[in-house]
Amino acid sequence: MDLWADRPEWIELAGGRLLWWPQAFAPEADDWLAQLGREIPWRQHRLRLFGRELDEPRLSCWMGERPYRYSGKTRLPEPWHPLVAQIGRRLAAICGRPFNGVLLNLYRDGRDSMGWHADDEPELGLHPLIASVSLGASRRFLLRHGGGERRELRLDHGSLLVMAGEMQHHWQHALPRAAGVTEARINLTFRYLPPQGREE
Ligand SMILES: O=C(O)CCC(=O)C(=O)O
Repeated sequence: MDLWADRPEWIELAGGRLLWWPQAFAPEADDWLAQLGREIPWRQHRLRLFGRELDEPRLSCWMGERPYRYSGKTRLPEPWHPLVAQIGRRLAAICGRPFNGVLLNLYRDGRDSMGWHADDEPELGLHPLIASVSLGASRRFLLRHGGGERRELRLDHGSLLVMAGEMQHHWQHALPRAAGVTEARINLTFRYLPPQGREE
């Protein structure tokens, strides 16, 4: 076992930084996975790609205090689920910043995925801090810099990844399909939407 696996580690990148904590929520992860899988109002949303409307390759739910516009669509928020709100408070204590919204994604198996993008919507302000909790199937998380550099992390059950600094200006991220993965994965990416949009 990696002796450092239960400690948060800062990874400095060109134009951004990551906090990676593989076992941050390992003790709670089984219960959270089961409860959120059952109780979140998961929906199939559609996306527009090359002029066509397609099902997103995952189920999702936007929760929190404000509407959120991404991929050309506005999502109205579901009210806070008590467990999600509790996880958000834990993350706020770790990050020293509040969160007022969370995108929950349910990847039903390895055929579900998330394409390359940056979380750079104007609603998120200038330097968004994104705190991402992973539950369930372990999946690869890819990062690519505009200058060509690439990184890869494995997001395990109960792990925490925080993207900070100017990450969303210079890096994109993706969760690729994973052949052979039959278990589900739930991901919660907590965000803060400032009242006036583009501000820190
Ligand atoms: O599932 C993941 O870890 C990635 C989620 C993501 O990129 C997003 O919600 O913007």
